[in-house]
Amino acid sequence: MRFGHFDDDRREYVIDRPDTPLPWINYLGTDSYFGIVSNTGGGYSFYRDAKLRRLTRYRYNNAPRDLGGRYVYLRDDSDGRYWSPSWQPTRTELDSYEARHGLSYTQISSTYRGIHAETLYYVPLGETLEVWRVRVTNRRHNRAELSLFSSVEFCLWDAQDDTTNFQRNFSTGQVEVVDGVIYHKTEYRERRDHFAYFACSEPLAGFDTDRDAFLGPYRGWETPIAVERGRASDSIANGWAPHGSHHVKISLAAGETKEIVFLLGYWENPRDAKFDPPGSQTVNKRLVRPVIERWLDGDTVERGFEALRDHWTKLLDTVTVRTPDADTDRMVNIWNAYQCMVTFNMSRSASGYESGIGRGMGFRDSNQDLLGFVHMIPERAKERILDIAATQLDTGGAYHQYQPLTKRGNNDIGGGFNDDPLWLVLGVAAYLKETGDKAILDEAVPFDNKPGSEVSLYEHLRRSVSYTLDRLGPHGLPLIGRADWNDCLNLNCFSEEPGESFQTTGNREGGVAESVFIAGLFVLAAKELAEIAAGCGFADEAESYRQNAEKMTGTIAEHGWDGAWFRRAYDYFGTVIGSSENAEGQIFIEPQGMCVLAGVGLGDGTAARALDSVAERLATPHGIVLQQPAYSSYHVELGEISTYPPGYKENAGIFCHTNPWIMIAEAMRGNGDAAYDYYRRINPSAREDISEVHRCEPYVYAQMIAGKDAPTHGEAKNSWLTGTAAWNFAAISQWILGLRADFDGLRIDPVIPGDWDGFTATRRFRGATYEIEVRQPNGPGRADHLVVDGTRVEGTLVPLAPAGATVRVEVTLTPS
Ligand code: BGC
Ligand code: IFM
Repeated sequence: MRFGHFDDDRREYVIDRPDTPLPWINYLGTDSYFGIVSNTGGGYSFYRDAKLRRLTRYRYNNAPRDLGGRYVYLRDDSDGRYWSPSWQPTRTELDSYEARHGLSYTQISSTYRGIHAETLYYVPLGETLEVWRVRVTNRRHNRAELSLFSSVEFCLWDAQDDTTNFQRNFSTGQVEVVDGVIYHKTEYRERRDHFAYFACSEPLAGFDTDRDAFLGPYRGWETPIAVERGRASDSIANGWAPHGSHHVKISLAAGETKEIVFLLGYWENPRDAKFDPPGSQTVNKRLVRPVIERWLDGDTVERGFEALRDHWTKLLDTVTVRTPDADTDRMVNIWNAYQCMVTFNMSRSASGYESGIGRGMGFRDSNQDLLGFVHMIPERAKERILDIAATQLDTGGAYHQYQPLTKRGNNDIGGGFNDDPLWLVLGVAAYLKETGDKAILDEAVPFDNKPGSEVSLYEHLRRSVSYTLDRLGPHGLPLIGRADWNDCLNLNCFSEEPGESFQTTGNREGGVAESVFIAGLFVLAAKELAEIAAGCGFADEAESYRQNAEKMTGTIAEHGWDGAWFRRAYDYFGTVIGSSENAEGQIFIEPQGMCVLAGVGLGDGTAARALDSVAERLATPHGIVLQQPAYSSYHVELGEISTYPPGYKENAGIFCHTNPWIMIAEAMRGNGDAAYDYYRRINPSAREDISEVHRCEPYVYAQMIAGKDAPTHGEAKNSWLTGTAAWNFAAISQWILGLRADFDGLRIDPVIPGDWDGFTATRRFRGATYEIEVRQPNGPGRADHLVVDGTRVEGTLVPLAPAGATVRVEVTLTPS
């Protein structure tokens, strides 16, 4: 069952009923001002940091699930009936409804009793404000007298404090209304330089800035007293809950349309006017007001919208493919790439499943996200790499997360996730392959943001690798620390007291649990760093990284191979995890994927055996589960993993992030059918027809799909902010379609399904455009040579073309 459809030409997903199984959201903003918007207008906005600079309030875990947002109410002044044109919050049965989620914009339209309303929400490029363009059309035969009310509830900036510290916050809220603009200036007294504003293009019949005055006593968002009565009360909030609402009267002849623009914005004063109040001459007249005037203008809004669309066209044009499969095309060309950009901006901070408060940017996460967006915005990838590296410690270790506003390591979460540093090597390698910009390696980057501690980025990479080598366990495998990629495999905790949980036992000092996954990741990272070192002329270092990779490969063979698959780990007591010796948790997906990605076992048949075991034991029609058998009870010595009921999250859920590792591994062994089959099982577009089972948005990946042990097998959760986005993009575009940036050129090495007769693609790479045509005339095959502008080139690497060139590449895949 579907709840909408893809409109590929407009690059939109069109939702055609408001009661989707879960709120189906989208993101506004591309740069520093962001918002979440659901298909019914729910969501919130923030400037840079969803925790520290929250503009609007949101109530999590609510019933209904999605309440609080950018609401508009319409009221028929002839009979007092009122409704929400985005359905929520009044949930009036509308005569028509449609929500179009596009790239960084959402448009919600509906008709109710002959009044059509269409609201477009977007953030103009380079601005710190969001536009709501509301168009109201009278489709009745006679004149309509209407009232329109806007509504946002301000958050008192620090979203954590806002949710908890009422004793203070009920007295701090402050607003100011000047020339119809509502300024939310809580914290201004403390001599902070930022405020929010909410403006409207029309003359006002009234306004409200006090939530309780707008809603009325004991009323909720579905029955605001101001709307019911058809009159705002010009309230001024003094503490309690600052709110923004404009009341506009509209008189429409039959067939007439009226456009009204609202702006919700963030403003930070420049130094010379730092603490001047929003309504002052300097700030209001000279600084903010001109911006507001400009964006309240309909033509500016239209042009801004076109600019946003062009911006996306330019980004997405970097890679476009035309394959025999529409689900593949729309994910690669539109939605998967878009989701990668969203994970770039949000990391794991703000979604329908992340409060925006709990997490900042992840060290591990952001490095992996890079794999999915570096080709679209290399300059920003560079900036991101340098920010991440600046949070690294001089031991080579890392804070697990940092706050985007301060760019400082987040102490609440701490460190000790021993895989973290290695991801930096992969992130930098991806950047170098895409851009060839070796100068980044010489950038001076501090440790832990401490001035004076700067070393080259290259030195940071060295430390990432030595961090692992300095921490090997009893079997010579890397120590896992608090956890590796699997946050929930906490093997250094055990219980000394009955009733102790993994949270309280934490990461025991001196814990010697080891990770085969980190061993695989190490091999991959060391090989990449060897190539980087070689490219910089450090031949000896390159050789030593190669030797370390080889040695670790040997250790994996000796202590990490279980006979039919790679083992997962050894716990605090030296007990093997992920082995046929275990009663549960015998085989885990992560080391099968990561070891093969690193090339381990490709030469001796063990990789193939491991992948066969994945197919036999872990694959389901909805994707590949994380491990089997699921843990049926809690084991404190395994940590959080066993706290989850079987089939959910890390306890044998289909953790979608890991599935592309297996797709890539299958492609590496030349099995295009298997790689693509796994790809389709979790491709959200290919699952659109089972939206009632999948339940999350069909246009983006979710972190998890319930595994075969779960009663809700096939149900997705935690959509949007997941490494699944970047890794699936890599799996399909770089390994299955085989278009891979490499240090010395563009590699084209497709491993596609046997029944495809080929595909075409366009790839922008280092300033040149490559027009690629791949043919597979005689069943599954690989390329052993390319034809580049008519000339045969042996192998699969297209030599670098000068910037500005257009290069034609023909590839024929032949059975070996
Ligand atoms: C949570 C896990 C979760 C992971 C990623 C951890 O902090 O405890 O349950 O899977 O983060 O979301
Ligand atoms: O690897 C982690 C990731 O960093 C956050 N989400 C869950 C993954 C597995 O635990």
